[in-house]
Amino acid sequence: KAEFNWDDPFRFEDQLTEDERMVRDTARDYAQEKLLPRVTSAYLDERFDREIMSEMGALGLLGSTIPEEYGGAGLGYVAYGLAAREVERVDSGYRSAMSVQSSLVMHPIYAYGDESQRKKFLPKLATGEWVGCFGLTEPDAGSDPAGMRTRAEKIDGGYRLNGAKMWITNSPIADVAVVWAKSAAHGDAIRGFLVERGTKGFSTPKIEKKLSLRASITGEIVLDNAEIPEENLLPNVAGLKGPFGCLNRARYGIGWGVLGAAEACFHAARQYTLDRQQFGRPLAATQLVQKKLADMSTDIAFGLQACLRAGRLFDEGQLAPETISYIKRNNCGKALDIARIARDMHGGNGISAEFHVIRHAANLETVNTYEGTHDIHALIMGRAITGIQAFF
Ligand code: TGC
Ligand code: FAD
Repeated sequence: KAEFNWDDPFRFEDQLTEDERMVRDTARDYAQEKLLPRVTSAYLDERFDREIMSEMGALGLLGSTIPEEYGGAGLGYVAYGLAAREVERVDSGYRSAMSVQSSLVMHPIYAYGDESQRKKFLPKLATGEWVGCFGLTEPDAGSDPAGMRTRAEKIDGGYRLNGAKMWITNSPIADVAVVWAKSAAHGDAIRGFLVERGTKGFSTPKIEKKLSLRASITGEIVLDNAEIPEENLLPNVAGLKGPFGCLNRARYGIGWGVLGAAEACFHAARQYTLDRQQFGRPLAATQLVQKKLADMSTDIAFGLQACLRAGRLFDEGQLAPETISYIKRNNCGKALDIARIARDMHGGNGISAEFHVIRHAANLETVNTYEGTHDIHALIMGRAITGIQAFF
């Protein structure tokens, strides 16, 4: 009979190209050798090590799908997904840093910016010399970004911005923020503005005391009469489709990334229950444990196949945003379940940072919420399935 590999039941590996495997291996080696050894202390200290951005930049992991002439690696979306999976195998916060820079900062500058904006910002963001952040969510506008209050008003030679953004990954260390605001000069349409560090009236207080995603830095963006020059308006997009075009890419990467975290938990639970003896035999010899492992393995294997198909469609320019909701929603929900169950299977040890599973479970609470909550993606899918919107 054909050979079975418990770690790859559908021979996922065989479906990748040589180049994709190379990118995956580079990301895996980096994540295991450089990220894993420092994640526990970073998490416990609620610290993001800034040099991670430069390390990722040096490996071509920032803006990897952006063409090489702007400093990107010109890779496809399957390769991008594979890298996200490897980084998130260590910590969702590190994948967050990579996704925000790549999909939420470099992508809009590339897709909606003009040539001088591309040349000024993209190469520095690609190397990690500059860090970017993406400000869409506000204290009173999360799932419903159309309700944002941040406004831009036209002034001589530029724009004056007022408002506040909340829960913004990397804002405290960002050199440039992509800020979405309603612009009076453009009929109140939502427009994207590049706000650079040092702009008077622009500040980014850190949000402290998070109990999830602690190895990622999160903050606010406060815009108090912040004046930016005309050339910092993203000229080529207006309306919510601007930020959503970025979210499509980040959500796609999350679909892959969370499976890395889920695999880390599954592998840990398998090994732990093979090693741990109770009642005179390994925990893995019990029916309950085997069922849990079978469920984990199934959800991960199915999730990977769906991601790969989505990635191939993305590379062909055929991936519908609604399809992205399938992988973002289902893989986040399944990964969160897997992490919680793996935590339980580790017994008391499962609550220790040393065993990693509780850190993944706590992180995945955030990942299940940001970039569109689990239920918001159900509503996006429900609208596509029925033709009826049920948001309000
Ligand atoms: P709706 O009427 O559906 O759409 C408004 C306009 O946008 C277009 N559009 C899209 N375009 C491209 N891709 C998509 N996925 C799109 N979805 C919608 C749409 O065609 C329309 O265009 P036009 O030209 O007709 O005006 O808008 P709505 O207000 O009804 O939206 C509803 C809803 C719930 C789907 C949407 O607001 C939503 O997705 N909410 C969730 C918000 C969210 O995901 N926020 C994420 C913030 S960023 C973040 O979390 C980063 S975490 C980073 C990290 O650390 O990894
Ligand atoms: P709400 O929208 O208030 O939702 C609360 C609950 O109500 C959820 O369960 C939701 O599913 C439910 N709900 C909402 N509307 C409906 C409805 N119509 N029907 C049924 N249920 C509904 N944002 C950025 O812009 N940039 C970032 O870099 C960023 N990074 C983040 C990092 C972290 C650590 C976190 C936690 C968040 C980040 N976010 C970022 C914000 C994130 O996108 C929002 O938290 C998310 O979109 C949800 O918005 P909210 O928190 O306002 O929750």
